Amino acid sequence: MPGIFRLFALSFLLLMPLSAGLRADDGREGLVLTDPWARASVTTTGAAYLVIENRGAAGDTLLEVRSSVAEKVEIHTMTMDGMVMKMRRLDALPVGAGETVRLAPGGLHLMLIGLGEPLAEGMSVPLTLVFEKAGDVEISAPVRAAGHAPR
Ligand SMILES: [Cu+2]
Repeated sequence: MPGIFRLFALSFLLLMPLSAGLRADDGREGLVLTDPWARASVTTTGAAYLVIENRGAAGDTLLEVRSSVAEKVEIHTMTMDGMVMKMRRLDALPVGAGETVRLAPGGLHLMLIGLGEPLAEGMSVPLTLVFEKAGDVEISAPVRAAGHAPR
């Protein structure tokens, strides 16, 4: 039994990074993560984005994000306070059943803090998204030009 369990756990780990990149027409249930990318940065602070779609019958919650290239990753929202853009850290990001949450410039984003080096095009940022129910999901976010995003 332990052997079988280990095999299952291993195949789960191997499949998650692949399934994370699948498109919306794959018929997959549960969480579908698409279009991850990170914005090129001039400093050691950066931002990453993706779309989280929950096709499951139950809600899930993004609890934490980690990256081997950043000291820490925070889930941020961005709102306008008069003429000033303000970022606020979220403790968790719920993704309800049937809901699609888009992390995009000007709104929700993953703040990469304490990068080993600024992000340049051609690099990619490994991210581990920790969900309450789905567990750890590994994705890789390619770095795109800063001009890609409106500021
Ligand atoms: Cu931020």
